Amino acid sequence: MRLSAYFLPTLKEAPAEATIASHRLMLRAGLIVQTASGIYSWLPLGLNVLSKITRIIEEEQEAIGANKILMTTIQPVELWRESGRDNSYGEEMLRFKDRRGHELLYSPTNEEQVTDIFRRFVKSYRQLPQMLFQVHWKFRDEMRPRFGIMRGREFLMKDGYSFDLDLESAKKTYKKIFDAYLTTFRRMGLVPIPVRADSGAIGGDMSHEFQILAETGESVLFYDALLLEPSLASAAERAAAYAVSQEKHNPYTCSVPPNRLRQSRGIEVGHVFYFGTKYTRAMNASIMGPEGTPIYPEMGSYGIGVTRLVGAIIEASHDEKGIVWPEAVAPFRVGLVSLHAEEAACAEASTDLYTKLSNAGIEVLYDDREERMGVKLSDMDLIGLPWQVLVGPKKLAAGVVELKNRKTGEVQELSQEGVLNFLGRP
Ligand code: 5CA
Repeated sequence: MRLSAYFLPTLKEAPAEATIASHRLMLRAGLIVQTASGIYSWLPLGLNVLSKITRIIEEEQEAIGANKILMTTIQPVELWRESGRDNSYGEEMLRFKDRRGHELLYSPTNEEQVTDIFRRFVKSYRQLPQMLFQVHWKFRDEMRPRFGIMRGREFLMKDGYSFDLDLESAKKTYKKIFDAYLTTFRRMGLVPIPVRADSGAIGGDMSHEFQILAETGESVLFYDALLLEPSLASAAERAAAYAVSQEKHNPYTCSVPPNRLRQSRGIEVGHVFYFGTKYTRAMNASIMGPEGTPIYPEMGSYGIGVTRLVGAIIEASHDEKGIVWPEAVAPFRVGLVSLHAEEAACAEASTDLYTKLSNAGIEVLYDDREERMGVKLSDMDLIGLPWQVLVGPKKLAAGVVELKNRKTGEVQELSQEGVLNFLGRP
């Protein structure tokens, strides 16, 4: 992609209302633009990141056998009357009427709708277990939308739902999804901390949140220092056992030895719930059981804050110059800068390298603009692509270009062939 033809409106200064690093950087790097309070549009660079994150989530869901569907954002209120949540969900739910006077709502979550789909097609225990998921927009009329997309009103969520025959099988499914969540977040370069949690408006008996440590996080949590030991944190079972608790936590009744207990703030990027037959009973979604009598399947639901994750990743990975994307979610892997695009030799060598990198299947954003060098370099640092290739007349005369690692700042001088070989490595 050539920057001269790319819609990348970077800003020198962030608007005053942006008080945390991720919000400021997302606005300055041209990832998002505000449309209304808590409602943001995604620009090309931001959308690229969102797609990378979504892809990782989908791959890990598909790896455990979950089926991807796409439900509607609009639901009839009747479904929520059946579950009894019509009244309990409250002011966060956006409701409206169509021209015939039918009451509708914009999905804040989809337990009712997925239970309705399930009951229309699944009639026997032999069809269990079922795992369905989607990645789709939600609306919650949050009292205090904050920190840009971190607590938005319209936001993208991966929401998954499971149906099992009995408690034992439901627990297996819960654990499978729990483990898939750990893998998912780690693939994005994050260190997820599972924390036992309240089930709130979703209801149910067992629930965990997945938190990313960040000073600007909205949750307060207590955790076992061992969780941050990579060797131990890789075992999901241990992680589950070490998951501590939230604000209400009482350190005196805690199983973690005091010398290992840590307190921190976190960003909740995922939340999983097991709630048994709450919805299948209320919505009459019984199926034929193994004994020939009807049974109510056991359910769980599993959410990931997809748009929030972009903010969480930036909170976890930035410096004073801008964003530092982990490779797996970077909008492009390489930023190629023609330092003197107005000089024919520099422009030609840069374009040649751009063609070769692109042909090698490497995702490159090519800054071919005739802009001041300082502006180009600071824009490149701001948008945080993992690798920068800097092409300038002096180095070219010596037969080399510079390859800079955005994270470490380390610069190597390589021939054009050398750059291709280096970046072509898997
Ligand atoms: N139905 C369940 C799971 S599918 C559910 O709705 N869970 S939730 O309420 O915990 O939301 C799932 C995830 O969405 C949260 O962990 C959080 O990461 C994200 N999320 C929730 N509210 C917001 C919001 N206002 N802005 C951005 N992300 C949000």
